Amino acid sequence: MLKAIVPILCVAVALGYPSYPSLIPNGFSVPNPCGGGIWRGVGHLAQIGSGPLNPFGMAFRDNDHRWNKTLCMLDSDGDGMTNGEELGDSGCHWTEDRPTNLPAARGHPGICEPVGSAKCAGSGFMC
Ligand SMILES: *[C@@H]1O[C@H](CO)[C@@H](O)[C@H](O)[C@H]1NC(C)=O
Ligand SMILES: [Ca+2]
Repeated sequence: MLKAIVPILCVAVALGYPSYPSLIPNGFSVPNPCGGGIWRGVGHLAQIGSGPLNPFGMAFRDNDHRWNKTLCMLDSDGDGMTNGEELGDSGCHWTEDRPTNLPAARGHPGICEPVGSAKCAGSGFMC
């Protein structure tokens, strides 16, 4: 039984999914800036949640995969809203251990929005 489960767990951990979304505020309900629905891989360039990291994913990794005031106050995607403002934790109070009630996420912390606007031209991201 264990032999069958361990490889599956290893793959899940290596992909960073689905454990990472539980470590950030509103991690399971970040809006897709390329259209409706949810962006599942908040730290990834691909909506599905694998492959290369976006700027928020890199900052999350560099912050030891920890949501705290340091990561919360960064504007990783450079669109003028902090990561906390984008994820509905503008006061940077949410923690994994003591989650607070949050308003909905307002944007994506790793994709400059609005995608395709002049201010986002340098981000290189296209839908
Ligand atoms: C947030 O966590 C990172 C990584 O552990 C740490 O370097 C940083 O000092 C922390 N920031 C605060 C405000 O505690
Ligand atoms: Ca931002």
